[in-house]
Amino acid sequence: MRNLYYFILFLFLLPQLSCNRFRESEKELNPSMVLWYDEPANEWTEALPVGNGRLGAMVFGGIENETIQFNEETLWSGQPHVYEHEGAHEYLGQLRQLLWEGKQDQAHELGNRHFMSQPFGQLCYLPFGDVLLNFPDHEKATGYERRLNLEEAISTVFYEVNDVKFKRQVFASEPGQALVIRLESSKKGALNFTTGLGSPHLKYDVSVDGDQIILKGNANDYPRELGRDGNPYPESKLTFEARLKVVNEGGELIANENSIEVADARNATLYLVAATSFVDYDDISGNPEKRCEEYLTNLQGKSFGTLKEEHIRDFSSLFNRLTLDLGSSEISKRPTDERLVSFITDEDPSMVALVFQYGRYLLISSSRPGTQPANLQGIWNDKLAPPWDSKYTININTEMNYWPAEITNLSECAEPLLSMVEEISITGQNVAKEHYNLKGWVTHHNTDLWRGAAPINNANHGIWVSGGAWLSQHLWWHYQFTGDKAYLKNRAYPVLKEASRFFADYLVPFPENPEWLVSGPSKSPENGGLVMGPTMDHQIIRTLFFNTIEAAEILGVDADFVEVLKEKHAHIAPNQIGRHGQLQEWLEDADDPNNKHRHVSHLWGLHPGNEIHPLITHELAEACKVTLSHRGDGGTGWSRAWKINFWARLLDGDHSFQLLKNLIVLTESGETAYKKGGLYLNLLDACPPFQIDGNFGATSGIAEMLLQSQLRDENGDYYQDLLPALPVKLSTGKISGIKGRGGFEISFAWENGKLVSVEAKSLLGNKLNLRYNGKTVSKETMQGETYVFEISDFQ
Ligand code: FUC
Repeated sequence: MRNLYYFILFLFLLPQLSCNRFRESEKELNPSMVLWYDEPANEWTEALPVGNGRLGAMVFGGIENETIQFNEETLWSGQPHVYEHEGAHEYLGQLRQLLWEGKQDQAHELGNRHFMSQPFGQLCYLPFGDVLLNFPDHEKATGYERRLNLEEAISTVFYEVNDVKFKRQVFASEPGQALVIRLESSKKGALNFTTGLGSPHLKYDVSVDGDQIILKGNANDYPRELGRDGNPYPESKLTFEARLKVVNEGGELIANENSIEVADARNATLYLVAATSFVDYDDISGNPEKRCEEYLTNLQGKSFGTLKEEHIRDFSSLFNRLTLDLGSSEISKRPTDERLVSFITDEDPSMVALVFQYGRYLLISSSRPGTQPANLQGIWNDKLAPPWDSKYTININTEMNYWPAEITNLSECAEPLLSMVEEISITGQNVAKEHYNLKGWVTHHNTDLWRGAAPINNANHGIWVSGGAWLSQHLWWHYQFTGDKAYLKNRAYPVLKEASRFFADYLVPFPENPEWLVSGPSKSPENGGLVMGPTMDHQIIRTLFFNTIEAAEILGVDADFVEVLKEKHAHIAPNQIGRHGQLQEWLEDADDPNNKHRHVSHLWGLHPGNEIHPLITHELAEACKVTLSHRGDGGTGWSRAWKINFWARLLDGDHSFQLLKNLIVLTESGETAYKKGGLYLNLLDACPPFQIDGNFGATSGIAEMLLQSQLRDENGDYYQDLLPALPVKLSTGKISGIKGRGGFEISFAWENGKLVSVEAKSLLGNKLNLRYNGKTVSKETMQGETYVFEISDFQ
């Protein structure tokens, strides 16, 4: 009798069990870790991104027709190219003279004629293709849902047709170097579909070989033929290939001329691999066909389950290092699109945690050791002519992409940027020579896959010398967080030293006050045209010298050069406060309080630099506040994101939160509109259009509200400032695994705005200075030990 009871119970539960295999219950969804929607994406900016650093894909979640648009990060237009303008340096003196005489238009004209890269622009990141899936008879689906689970880095689609449940999972495996697409049905023989590969390129071939679809093409159809100077762009030489292998479980596989059909199966797994002929910025002799074959060979013998497990293990080994819980409520359970729209009124803290973790998810997905750095769109681009070429704009955007890397415990993800800087320190040597007749290296406001370093676009904004100096600081920050001396010696210091060498000779005396050394010809990014002496340059160069001096002293090298840098450092034109009480953007007091320009470059010294701090340089910090009040709380997505960081560094958590609110809004426009930043329905940042920097800037800004470690005590040990800018709206929460300079992994909780627990793991054995509520608790530490603190110590 009892057995019969259990048997009946089992029969009753069976459908639920099989349902759960398809869809975890809502309760299991952590609202800080999942994006979900109850209908497919209509637009690319509604599709969900996955990536393994090299391959990226956008999953639309269509029902009858699914599109998975994909990219491979090395598919760019052009070929290895030398951009410098031979002999440009002959005009350097004239440019400076014209600017000292206030003849800016003539300087622009001269610059455009003799000082710009050849051609005037750089090359462009290209889309690759689409995996297309057609499911006949699926038009009447019920119970639809699509998700992106950030912890597992898997995008899933669920629905039901005629009582059969369907589940689709997509992930980009780093260990497997493939995009894996799994199609499951709840009934034997119920899975029927046709799949093919397409591409937006003008010319490409698709063929079928057994269970594989092969797409081959070359990048020579780049739509722009002439640069702005009328010269042609270098011809596009990269070749590319993708292969989609289809493995069915049950049923039958039918190979058509350029598509594959699967009939009456239960499940199927599709493996997409892709490659180009790119080897490095100077070599495109790779063989994409061979690479694709190798990728597929490496997958052989691995079941879907094994690949999935391996993928989750790999991804979560990075992602799970840091957890953030800001609380949740009923609101948090709604679909992501509704949460985005209502955030402006509900201010749901779990949405803040979701945006924070999404930035980390996107960084892991677009930037892994050995890959290219995340470009303006990370690795996700569906356009042959993407906005700003989807390249690397280094007068803020690329750097912003990497602000969260160290502090949110993803040091490895910074590696592609660090490697790129090393490469530009080579291409930038010729630019230093041809454009400035100087030693060392320099780069301007953009770079591309070919590591272009000469000024592009137009003299009025392209001649900005501090791109390399800013990027170099990421190498120093990497050292500050990891304490890796071998890295400092072998990789970072040579780059810092040669960047400093350039600037040591490049700075010139200010004629009105020859005690001051100034930068120029240069500019304050994208505001005000070519000038002598923009404030931002001085802050960046000063910090570069400072870091180079410290690095040389740690390594015990180059004592004479250190003396030169110290001397120059002391004479770089200082920050100045102008007549409105603002921080001056230029040498002259020329700021317009009504200017709402998106770049707030002259606050670089506040963030990401650290020469301005409310507790130390109070007046300058007040001047930053005046400047920010002039510029306002709007702008592009990335501009709003920068301001979250600025206000956190000004220790004003509530204003920082206001900027976060101004970023977590559904963007009003798909067009380029400098005042309409926000997020799209898939929570990707809108400049607009889509630009990924704002996602990363938001993650960094939230981290800066919770921990700052840029200040040091008299012995050079860092302060770990806990909750330095906690907004009232985030008054309760806990974080574990956030990183501070000096090698500390810190975990703490707070309630009603007050710290309630804190512990810190010392990774390097440095002295720990935890500061909260104006009190510092210091401890000598042992490497690898975790220290738990009494809250009463901070009272
Ligand atoms: C700079 C910004 C723009 C945009 C572009 C990629 O030019 O001023 O807003 O972010 O880079």
